[in-house]
Amino acid sequence: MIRRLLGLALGALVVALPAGAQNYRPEYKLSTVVGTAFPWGQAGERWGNLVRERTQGRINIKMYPGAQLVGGDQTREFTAVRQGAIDLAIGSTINWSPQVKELNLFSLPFLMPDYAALDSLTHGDVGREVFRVVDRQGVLPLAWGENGFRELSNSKKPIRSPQDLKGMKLRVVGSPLFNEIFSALGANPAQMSFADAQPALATGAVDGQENPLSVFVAAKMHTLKQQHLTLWGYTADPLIFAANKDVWESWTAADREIVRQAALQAGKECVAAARKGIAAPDNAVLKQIESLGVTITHLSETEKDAFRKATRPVYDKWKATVGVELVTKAEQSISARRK
Ligand code: X2X
Repeated sequence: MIRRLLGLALGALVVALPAGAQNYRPEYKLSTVVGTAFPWGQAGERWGNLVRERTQGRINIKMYPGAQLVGGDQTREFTAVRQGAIDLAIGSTINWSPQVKELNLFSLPFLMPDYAALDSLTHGDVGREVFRVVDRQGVLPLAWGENGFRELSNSKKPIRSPQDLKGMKLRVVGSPLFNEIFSALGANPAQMSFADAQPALATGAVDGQENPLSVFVAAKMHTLKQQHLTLWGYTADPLIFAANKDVWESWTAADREIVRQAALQAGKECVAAARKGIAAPDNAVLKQIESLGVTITHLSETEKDAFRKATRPVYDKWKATVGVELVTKAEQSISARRK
């Protein structure tokens, strides 16, 4: 009797699923570095919700922020997606660049002067080429999102020139390129995960850090002694929505399309959220940061030039590492952008 009932129940379940969808797992794990206080984490939640709704729950995505699926080590996320320890991820180009050297493109100092420059890459041939590379490295890229232009904060003093950075201890993310940039500027860079960065700032083990303004606000960096903020926009990290290939193959074509379209939509919303209130005419986020007692330093083009010049040898060296052809294409795309 019980077996008959069980059989009926299972039968009903199979009937409810479209052909080919019987082997779906109860949960798919989505990795992000930060949670829903940040545009990045909101994008993860949004992607999951859109997919759950549009597949009537067939694909149930659960977000694991804090890079917890890789023990907090965000630079191991890409490998974990490729190998299947992570099913889906929204990853920063910085965190994946140790495995995919072409992703260092976006971290070349002062390559991208503005949003139009960044968009000319992610929306153009360069972005498509980068996606082909990621795909060849074994992870399926689906859509672009954004963490943002990375600004410099510290507990000590306003930074206006490379001189001001001399000997300053700064937390940087785990790509060797960042070590070289800050060493070239005379600072003392220390690589650590985002999870480790927060106590290191709070205790004064490091003086400063660099992150987009949306991260500065959501992580309440002003409570981590970060009283000085310099807007220099030296790099920006786009985010890549991506899937493990075996997981992708296990879904029906119709469901894959739902997951892709949801990534595109969540990605677009993520870019808009990451940019909100940061640039004129909407400066709400800058005003909010100032109201927290943080001094904001705006650099003139001449002041920026000093940083550009000091980091140029690093740019040239890493242009070769990223690939001269790809970087040249990016430079051309930026020169031709519509501002
Ligand atoms: O660790 C960082 O600084 C963060 C959150 O911006 C990234 O994951 C790249």
